[in-house]
Parts: sequence; structure tokens; C-alpha cells
Amino acid sequence: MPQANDAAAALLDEYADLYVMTGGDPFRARVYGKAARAISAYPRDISELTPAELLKITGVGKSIAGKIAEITATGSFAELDDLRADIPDGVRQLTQIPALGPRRALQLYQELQISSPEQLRDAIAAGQLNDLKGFGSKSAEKLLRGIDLLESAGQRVLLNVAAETAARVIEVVERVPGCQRIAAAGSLRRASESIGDVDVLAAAEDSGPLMTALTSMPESAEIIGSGPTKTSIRTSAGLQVDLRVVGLDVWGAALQYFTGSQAHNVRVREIAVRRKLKLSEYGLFDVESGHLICSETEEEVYARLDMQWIPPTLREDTGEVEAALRHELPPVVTDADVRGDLHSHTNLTDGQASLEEMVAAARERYEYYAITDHAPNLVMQRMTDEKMLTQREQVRRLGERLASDGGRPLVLLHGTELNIGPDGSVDWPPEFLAGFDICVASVHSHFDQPRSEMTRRFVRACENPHVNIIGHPLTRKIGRRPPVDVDLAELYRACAETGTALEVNAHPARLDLPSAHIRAARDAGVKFAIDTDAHSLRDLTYLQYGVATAQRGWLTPEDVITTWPLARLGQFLRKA
Ligand code: DGT
Ligand code: CA
Ligand code: CA
Ligand code: ZN
Repeated sequence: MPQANDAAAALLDEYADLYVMTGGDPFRARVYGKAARAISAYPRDISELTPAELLKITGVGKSIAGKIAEITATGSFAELDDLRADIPDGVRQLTQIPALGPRRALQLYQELQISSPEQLRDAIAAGQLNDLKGFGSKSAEKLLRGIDLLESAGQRVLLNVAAETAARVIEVVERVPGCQRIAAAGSLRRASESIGDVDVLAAAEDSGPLMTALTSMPESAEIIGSGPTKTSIRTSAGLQVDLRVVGLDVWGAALQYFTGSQAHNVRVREIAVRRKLKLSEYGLFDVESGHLICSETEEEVYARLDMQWIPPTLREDTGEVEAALRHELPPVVTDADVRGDLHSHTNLTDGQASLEEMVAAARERYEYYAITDHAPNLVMQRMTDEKMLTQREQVRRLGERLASDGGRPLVLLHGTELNIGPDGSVDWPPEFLAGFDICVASVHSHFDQPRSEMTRRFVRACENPHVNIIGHPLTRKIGRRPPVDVDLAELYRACAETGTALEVNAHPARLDLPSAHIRAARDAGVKFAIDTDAHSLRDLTYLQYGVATAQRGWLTPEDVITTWPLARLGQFLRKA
């Protein structure tokens, strides 16, 4: 997706925050937030649009279109610059703390001169918040947890952000004459849930021109270090990129080494040592003679250690080395196995695109696709019975058209994303729920319930005969919101017993159920739905991150209902 769109969206979001902080009407601020989301989801580069074309983007009126034109010309806009002058950057950072909104951040700044998360931590420790209106001792505790989460996320970025940066670097460097191979390595290749820095490996005889291509990219804001084998830059967005260049003859050994993880590499090297061999980024060697055994491909390296080749997503030293030695690695699910998506939204609720647009995009990829807009208890989405039934009719008609226009077959399912209430009940009575082809049910409120209540809540949702999938089960947002406290073993048992699947939500900000929990759930007999939870056309492209997360949880197609043919899926959805 176009970088200009993301940059403009970030500025509009910042403006919305600062606007509320300076006493502006929150309703007007939401207009900017909404426009920002529409712009970042917009497929064409906004810096190339005419004023008339800009106005066609949802949520973009004359005033915002003017600001976008200003951003395209100058990189910012006057109103934003004015607000920036009034509020230190650190104060806006405060709003990044989960559980602290813009108004309360401003209060902290005005009354206690707190202008960074670190200062807030000190103020809480010193008891300075105790007498502050609107901040009880419970909220101080919550804020501390939020600061911890923010700091542990540190400067790490989400998978999609790292992947887009890597794609840009690869696009630029692979054009350089003499570049023989290039690929992403490190945590990005393993699809970790957050990325510290982007590692790119290239093969060439002369590394100089490749390094120069990297350092002269317009996105390169700082050269951290530069040499013939490794050059590191920091992008203008603050992300570090390491480019390493090796000879083509050692490509496989280097790729294996720089993919990691470190723990995996340590285990593999131990295996080598036991066989009187030595493994490094230069190849696999015989210790006694110093003779090179192999280095050209990863496959050879693993094979000469009597191991299956291990998919990068499994390389975390959680048993994959032993399994590969026994030749018993699971045949993990791949992108090509996925047949459908059972959780998606349209602009009937908080999606960015229309039913027709979402379906047209889904048709290029899937065999079946469920529309699951939000249900009425999420009140801000203003869902009604009537709207839902009208949409159902539209979905039926659209489905018939798809079946008869000679294009790619795609079966449409009509569903909803229910809200699991604090007591485990959901939005509609059974008679109404029976009209849906599929129901996802998710927690969207009351995140702080004690474990026993939270567990009861999930179990009751699973026991509902109309609930097929628990959406984004732990409701965490990476670096932003902690997971809910639930007895996982009880949740898995309830899912397995009732025939309710757990979602592997593919959105890079969620990746939920997290891969660390997936294996235990699978061992308890749970089935999974890899879903995009798409709110835009762009979100549909994030399916790959859900698949990678499922791989990190060692799932096979058998474990994943969205790889099953429709007939088998239909049986599962009947929960009989
Ligand atoms: P990150 O960047 O924190 O998300 O995680 P990684 O895994 O990308 O770590 P990074 O960038 O420090 O290094 C990339 C890979 O290179 C790492 O997974 C294993 C390998 N590697 C780098 N430095 C060392 C080292 O000093 N020892 C070993 N054994 N491996 C290393
Ligand atoms: Ca890295
Ligand atoms: Ca690195
Ligand atoms: Zn949801």
C-alpha cells in the first residue's frame, strides 16, 4: 500500500489526538480519525490524486482534502503545526499508554507537568496521583501496567510494518546490477509477532553498489554503520534495517544463520558438533580436516545434519530440531491450503469498504467467505434487526449473481460478530441467531473481569449452540492492550467439547490466539479458524500473518476449519 497514505493518515491521527487534548470537540476529532483509516486503507497513492478524486474517499470532505494537499506539498499542515507548538511530544506519547485517553493525558501535563511515560511512572511511585481528581489507586495500577506494556513493546514494530519496509529495500537493492539473490531473514522471516529490526540478506560478488543503494534510499534517515559485509540504516520512521551481503556460494549457510532464532541456531550447532562438524554463516565444515561440506542451500545444510528442512516459522527451539531429526515435523498449514475466511466487516458497521468491494476482492482468493458485521450490543455501530436482515437479502442476491456470471466460484455466508456480554450472553435470541449461516462471538468490553468470571463468560459463549467461533480470543493488541485473564485449559476444554473453534486472527496488531498458546489448545482437541477480521481491502492481504501464526503453533490443515471443503465446514458449523 502507498507510503504517502500511511504518512498522511498518521498526521491526521496525530491531529485528532492533539485536537481533543486542547479541548476540541471529540466528535469532530473522530472525523479525522475516520478519514485517517479510510486513507490508509485506500488502494491508490493519495499524493497522485486530483482534488476531485480526493473527495471521493469516504470521510474526506473539503477541509480534509485541503489538508492532504498541504501534506503532499509540505509534509505537514498548518493547524497541526500550531497544535504541536502547544503540546510537547511526550504528552502525546502519554496517550499511547493503554487506559489513558487524550483528556486525562492533558490533565496530567497541566496539573503535574508530566510529559512522558517515564515521568508518569515516577509520579505514581511518589504518590502524586493520589489526590488528582479522576485518578483512583486502581487506575494508578492500571496505568503502571500500561506503561510496562508500552516499554516492553519498545521500538519494536508490527509484522506488516516490517514487511513493507523489507519489501521496499528488496525492491531497491535487487535492481542493482550484480545482485544475484535477496531475501528477508531474521525475525521477519520467522514471522515473530513483533520485529526489532529488519534483516535483509543479499548475494553479490561486489557488495559496494548494493550498500550504496540502501544508504541512498529516500527513506534512509541515518546510516548507523557501513562496511563491505554489513550496512545498517535507520529509516525516517525509526526502524533499523541491516543489509548483509555474502557470496552466492555461501547463500544457504548465511540465510540459515541470519534467520535464527539464536536459540534455534544454538541447538542446530550442537547437533553439528555431535557429528564432529562445525556450522557457521560460511557453511558446514568437517572439524578435523577443515573441509567445506556444504553452504549453497539451507536444504543441504539441514540434510547433511540428518534433519528435515525446517520452515522458518518453526525455528524457535520449541522441539522442532528434535522433530526434524526424527523426520516427524508436522505438515504445517500453508497459504495455499486456505479456502475461506469466516470473519469480515463492511461499511454497514465499521468496515471501510462496501459489501460488493469486499466480496470482489475475496473472490480472487477464496472458495467461501463470510460477512460478519457487528451486532447491536456494540452500540456505537448502531446495528438493528432490520439492517441485518436487509444485508442478508443483499448477500443472498450477490451470492446468486456470483454463481451465474461465469466468474470464479465463491460461496457467500451471512453471519455476524456477536458480543460476548459480561455474563457470557450474546446479542440476539436463539430464533434470530438461527437465521445466520455462521456466528463469531468476541469479547469487546469488560476486559478486566476476574479470572473465574471471565472463564465462565467464555464457557457460556461456547455452550451457545449458535456460536461457531470465538473471535480474537485473548483480545490483546500487541504492545497496546494486555490479554484478558482466562483459565485457558477450561476455555480449550469448552471449545473442544462444544465444537466451537478458536480464531487465529490474522491482523498483525492482534495475532490472536497468540502462537504461544496454539499448540496447547490443539493438544486439547480444539479446532481453529484463520480469519482476517478484515475491515478494509488491505486487511484481506494480512491473511498470510494468520497462516504464519498458525504455523508457529504447529497447526496442520486438519486443525484449521478454514482449509476444509465447504461440506465438511458445514457439518462443523451445525455443532451437532
Ligand atoms: P529482532 O530483530 O529482535 O526482532 O530478532 P532477530 O531474530 O531478527 O534478531 P537479530 O536481528 O538480532 O539477528 C538476526 C538473526 O541473526 C538472529 O535470529 C540469529 C542471527 N544472529 C545475529 N547475531 C547473532 C549472534 O551474535 N549469535 C548468534 N548465534 N546468532 C546471531
Ligand atoms: Ca532482526
Ligand atoms: Ca538485525
Ligand atoms: Zn472483533
